Amino acid sequence: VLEGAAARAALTRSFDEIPVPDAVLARIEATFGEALSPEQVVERILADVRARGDDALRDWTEKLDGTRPEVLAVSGAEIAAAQVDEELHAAIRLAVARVRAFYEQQPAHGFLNHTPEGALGQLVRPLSRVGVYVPGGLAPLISTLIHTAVPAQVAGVQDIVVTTPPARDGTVHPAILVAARELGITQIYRAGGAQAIAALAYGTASIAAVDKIAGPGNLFVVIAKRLVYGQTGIESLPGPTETLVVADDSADPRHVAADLLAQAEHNGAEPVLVSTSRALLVAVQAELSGQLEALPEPNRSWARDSVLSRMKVVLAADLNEALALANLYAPEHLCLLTRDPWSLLGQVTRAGGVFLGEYSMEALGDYVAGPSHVMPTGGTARFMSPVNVRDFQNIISVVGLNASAVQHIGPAGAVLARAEGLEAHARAIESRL
Ligand code: HSO
Ligand code: ZN
Repeated sequence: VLEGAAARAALTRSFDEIPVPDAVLARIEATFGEALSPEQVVERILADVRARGDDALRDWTEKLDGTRPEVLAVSGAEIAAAQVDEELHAAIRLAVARVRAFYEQQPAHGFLNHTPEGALGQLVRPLSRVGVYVPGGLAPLISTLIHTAVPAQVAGVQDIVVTTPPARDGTVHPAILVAARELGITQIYRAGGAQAIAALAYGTASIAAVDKIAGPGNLFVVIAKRLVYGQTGIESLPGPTETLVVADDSADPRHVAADLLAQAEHNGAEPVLVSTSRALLVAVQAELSGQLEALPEPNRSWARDSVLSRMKVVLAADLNEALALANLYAPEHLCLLTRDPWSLLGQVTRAGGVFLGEYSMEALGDYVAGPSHVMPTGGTARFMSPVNVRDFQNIISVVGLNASAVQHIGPAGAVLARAEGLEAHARAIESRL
C-alpha cells in the first residue's frame, strides 16, 4: 500500500518507459533469434512492408500470427455468410445504435460568420479514407470495431477499411464480420500488429493507404502508430488498458474488486486502486482473491497476471488527494465509487473517461453505454481524447474579405510584414489598399 510521496512517484508515468513485460522480450528473442527492443522489431516490420507490400504482410502474419493469408481481403461472400446467435446479434445492433446516438450529439459542425467586412469561418470536412484497427489476440473485440467505426461514420467518412489479425485457421471471427455487416463496412483485411499499421500507412497492392489510422492495439501496434505518424494521421495511442478506481468507505468492496478484475483480464492491463479507507483496501483484497478464484480459465490467469504484476494500491489522506493522484496518473478509465461521485467531477482534469457511481461500471462503457471505449492510455490522456467525431474530420479555415476589410486591417498587416522583413508580403497587401 503506497502513500504520499511514494504514491505520487508510483503514479507518475513516462511514455518512453512503457514497461515491456519479460514475456514480450522472451517472445521477441524466440521469434527473431536475437534480443531486440520492441522499437527495433517494429522498425524492421515497417520497413519490410513498405518495401515488399503484400508479400511482407503475408510473411509477417505467418511468422507472428501462425497463418498465411494468401488472400488478404475477406470476401463479400464470407461477410454475407457470417452468423451469430440472435441474442448476440441483437446486442450488436443495440451497441451500434447507442454509440451512434451518442456521437450524433457531439457538436462537430463548422461556422461561417458574415459581417460587414465579409465572412470568416471554418469548413468541416470528413476524412476520405480511414483505417480501423481491431485487435485480435485474446478476444475478438467486436465492440472495438463498433466503438471506432461509428464515430467515423457519424463524421461522414465514406471509405472505412478494417484490419484485424486472423485466427490460426485464417478466419476472422464471425461476430466481427456480423458487426461489420451491421455497420455497412465491406473492406476487411486479415492483418494485425505492426504489419497491419504499415500496410494502412504506406499502402500495398491489396490495401490502399489511408488518411488516418484509428483503434487500439498492443505495444507493437502503439509503437507502429507512433512511427508512421506524419505519413498518415493517427487518432491517439490507445495501448494496454488501465483503470483507476477511487473508492471511499462507502464503496462496496465487491463492486470495487469486480471492476478492477473486469479490466485486469485484458492483456497487459494496469489496475490501480486509490482509497481513503484502509478498511476498504483490506476488504477489497479479500474480494479480489475470492473473485479471482471464481473466474474460469483462461480469464483467471490473465486477470491474475495483471493484478500480481502491475496492480497499484494507494491509501489517500482524503478525496482531494485521491483526485490529485488520479489527475497525475491520467488514467484511461477513472471510476468514482464514492458516496457522492458527482461532487468530485469538477476536480477531474485528466482521464479518458470518468465513470460515476456503482451503476456506471466501466464494463458497461466497454459495450453499450454510448461513448467510445477507445480512450487514451499510458498517461496520454494529458493531451489526447477518446475516439470521437472530430478525429475523423478536418477543418478548413475560410477567409472571404471585402475591400472595406482591407482598408481597415490591411495597414496593420503591412506593418507586421515589414517588421518580419518580408517586403513582398507588405506589397501584396498594399496593392489592394
Ligand atoms: N476496456 C477495453 C475495451 C474493451 N473491453 C473491449 C471489452 N472489449 C479498453 O478500454
Ligand atoms: Zn474492457
